[in-house]
Amino acid sequence: MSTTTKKSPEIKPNANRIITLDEFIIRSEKDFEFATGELTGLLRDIGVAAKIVNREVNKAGLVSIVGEADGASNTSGDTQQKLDVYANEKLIECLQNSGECCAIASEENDDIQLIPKVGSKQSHYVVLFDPLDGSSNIDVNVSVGTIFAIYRRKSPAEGPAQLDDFLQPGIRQVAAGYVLYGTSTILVYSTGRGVNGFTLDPSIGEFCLSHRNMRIPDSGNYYSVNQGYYSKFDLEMRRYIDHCSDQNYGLRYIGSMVSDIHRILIQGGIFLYPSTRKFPKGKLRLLYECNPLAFVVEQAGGKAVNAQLKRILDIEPKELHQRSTIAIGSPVLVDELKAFIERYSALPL
Ligand code: P6P
Repeated sequence: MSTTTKKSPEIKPNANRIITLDEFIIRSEKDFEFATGELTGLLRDIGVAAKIVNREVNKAGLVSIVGEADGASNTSGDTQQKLDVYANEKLIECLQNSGECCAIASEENDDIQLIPKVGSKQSHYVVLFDPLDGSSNIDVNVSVGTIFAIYRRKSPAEGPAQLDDFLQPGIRQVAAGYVLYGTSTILVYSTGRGVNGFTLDPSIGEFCLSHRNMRIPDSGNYYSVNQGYYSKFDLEMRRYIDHCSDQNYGLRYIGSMVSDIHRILIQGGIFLYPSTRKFPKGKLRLLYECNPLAFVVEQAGGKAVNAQLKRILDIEPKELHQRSTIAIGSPVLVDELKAFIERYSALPL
């Protein structure tokens, strides 16, 4: 009796299948020269912290967590909102899980914080973050974000982390990214091999790949600056802003850097925070705002310089909370600005 073996139907690969952040990180691990799973653990810790913070941000209007933390202020002198204190605590807690992080630095803490060892594990990374950037917008329900930067420590793994482990130029970041708590919650990061975005699906509690290999448009029709300071900007910045207006570029400024940069990453444009009388060296922090966002934007094909046209990622930091001016976004627009600075700047470049 002949037997015919019925061929089981072949399962076709589903081009639209969900790829979670965890799966993507683990699969990308082989691309990373230090692929020993260390960085994988760290990125997963940040993903967990983002989910926890997202839960509280999304109900900030409903619980007493909104509003200012009892009169406290952070090293920037910003009044601490309760939610950024909460976000700071959760990030620190989660970064202890994998045992890969030996110390952290945060906008909310004056000094670096050593992370207790997990067993005998030697951790090789330090993490810097702004736990809730734009937190002054929380009370008015405007998007806020978390910004993070990861470096390999320079100090010996046997001893405690040192300040020098954090004072590294942005070009030495091994990973950087942000979480935007907006109409949806998206985590965008890079390990130096392009930029990918993951949108949180609350129904399954997972960040799912939604923006593969993000590339910033070469140019754009938007400029992003606090126009209210126009009269306080240096001549070259005022001339460039006049140029943007003459070109009929749209002005979009949310007052939450992560939101403004994310929009520019997708639609194109340029974000400026020049020097002002109140912030002669710029307002934004080099180590945990400018560097990580410059790393992501450059990985997506964009540019990021300071008001003296120095590449942000090449700046050698001197202090943990030092500030920087910044112009960041589409390469064509940053190059346009460079021409105005070269032509009108009173200072030697
Ligand atoms: P200004 C928020 O406080 C922040 O640090 C960035 O997120 C934002 O881009 C900037 O400051 C807004 O500053 O002076 O325009 O209110």
